[in-house]
Amino acid sequence: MFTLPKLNYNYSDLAPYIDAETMEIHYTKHHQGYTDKLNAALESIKADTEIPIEELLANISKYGMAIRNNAGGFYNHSLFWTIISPKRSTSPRNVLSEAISKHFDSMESFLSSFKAKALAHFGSGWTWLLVNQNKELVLTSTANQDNPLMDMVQEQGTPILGIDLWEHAYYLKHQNDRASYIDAFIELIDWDEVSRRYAVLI
Ligand code: MN3
Repeated sequence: MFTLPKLNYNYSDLAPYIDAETMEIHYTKHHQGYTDKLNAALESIKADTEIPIEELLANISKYGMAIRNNAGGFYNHSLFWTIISPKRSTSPRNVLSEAISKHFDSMESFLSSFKAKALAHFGSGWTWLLVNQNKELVLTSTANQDNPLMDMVQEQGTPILGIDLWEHAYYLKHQNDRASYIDAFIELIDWDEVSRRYAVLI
């Protein structure tokens, strides 16, 4: 059975960038909902509920939409909570910092490309920084709860950073102002955690 991962901070700790009420609803209603529905959907077809999530996602085209949407929702939010934090004081460690300079020229230009990509995504979905099989950094977006680990998405790889572009992630505080939410998210990125995720892939 899949279970909701523990948060490493309190709902109010990300304020004023993300407010406590949004955090609580996002975690206890949305993420819990994806988790419960994923378990129920796997059980309904007598599928293995002990399968590692990465393995499920790598074979997601063999399953129906309920499992695709909820497995994505479960994984995406589990990643999301870890790559934001109240620390707000870190920058990418050397290896990742060098890779960002190599692929995007500079940190500044990476952040502006990341923001532009997230702003350009129509409707609900996610914008990701992933590491592909050639160990290159790639910016990509996916619709709904899809992610780059899924075997049917165009741009595949392992995500090390991702922003939730569903309005439920920001509407209470930022209303329809996605740009202001993206700026707030960038302030919250835990670059220690993103660097750690990068380091294990290269
Ligand atoms: Mn969400």
